Amino acid sequence: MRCDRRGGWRVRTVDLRRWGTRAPVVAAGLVCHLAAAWTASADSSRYPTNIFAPASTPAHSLFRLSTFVLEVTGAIFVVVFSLLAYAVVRFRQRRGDDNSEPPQVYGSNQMELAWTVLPVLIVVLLFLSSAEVIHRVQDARAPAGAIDVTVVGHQFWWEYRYPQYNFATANELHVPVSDAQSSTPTFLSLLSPDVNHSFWVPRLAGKTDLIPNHPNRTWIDPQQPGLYLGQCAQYCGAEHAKMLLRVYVDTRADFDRWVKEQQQPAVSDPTVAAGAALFISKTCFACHTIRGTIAAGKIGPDLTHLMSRQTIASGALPNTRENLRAWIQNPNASKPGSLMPVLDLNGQELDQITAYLMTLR
Ligand code: HEC
Ligand SMILES: [Cu+2]
Repeated sequence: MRCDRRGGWRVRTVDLRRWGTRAPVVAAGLVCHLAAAWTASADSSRYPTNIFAPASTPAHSLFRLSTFVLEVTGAIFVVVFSLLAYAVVRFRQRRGDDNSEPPQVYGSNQMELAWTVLPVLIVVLLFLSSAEVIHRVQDARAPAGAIDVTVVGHQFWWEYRYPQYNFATANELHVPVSDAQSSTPTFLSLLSPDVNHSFWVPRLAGKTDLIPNHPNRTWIDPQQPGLYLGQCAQYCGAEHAKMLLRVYVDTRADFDRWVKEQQQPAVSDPTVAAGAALFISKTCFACHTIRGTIAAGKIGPDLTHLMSRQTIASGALPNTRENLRAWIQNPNASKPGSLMPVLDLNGQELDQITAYLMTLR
């Protein structure tokens, strides 16, 4: 298209002879770009939520299925597009053509059969391979030694209960690595007390929704220790975007040590008694649990071992003294719409309560 002098657009007839020489260059450039994007995306350290770098069996199954579907549909595209390009070039209008209708072909049984049966077979093949993956992921039985975690999606944070170990934590899920020596997959029961959420850590498994009154299940068996990131994948309200998922895959020894620490009640440090008292008098205890104290609220995250976590507010902020203090002063400053209220605390009280929280290792 080209701009003409009156400011309107006018389509220029494409000169096929010039395109003939340019098309391969354009195509090669496109393939180069795609290849570069593909290799860059395989670098999981730069793209921690990369669906092309699966690290757990359900994610591998999904990845294999999607590449298979891409190959089949890609092959169809190449065949159809080549035939189309061939027809356009081979049968283009030439000087001296008579403009009468070309021969019309009707009722070729062979062709009718071919273009009915072949697509049906392809659709059946794609259907069966999807059904097989769904069955393999959804109907997997938990082997002996599997870890059970109940995941509760709240507006706008994650609660993780470990029924086998009798404790709960928030926002940072820890699971043991599941490798050839010991297969210890983690089976997740997904619940929601408020609205729909969706648990999605792309390198570990596909999305599974958390729906009120409809418990769902999924499982992961990460084969490499490390941190895997994700995101609530179902719009759930104002702070949906700051409802991040962090899955720490630990070696078995690290995981066992972490569990032991989490099972302990909170430390009671007399030097921060003023902050501990404020935690009760300022009503924090009504919403938060600190095991070993009278605080047993269930509205907000369990704070018993708050300082064992690297982030607060569901991955929205690094867990530092400044961020904690600012959070308690006004949660809405960094997470507008969060369901923690602004409580009336003066500077000294903020310092005391922050000092108390900092001892909860
Ligand atoms: C009405 C219930 C309620 C009260 C009262 C309340 N909180 Fe919260 N609190 C929440 C909720 C809900 C969250 C999760 C917010 C989010 O991430 O969206 C939260 C998050 C937190 C967090 C971050 C925890 C984490 O791991 O992400 C801290 C720390 C915290 N509250 C401390 C306090 C303190 C200290 C008080 C008292 C001054 C208090 N809260 C009072 C409901 C409450
Ligand atoms: Cu959500």
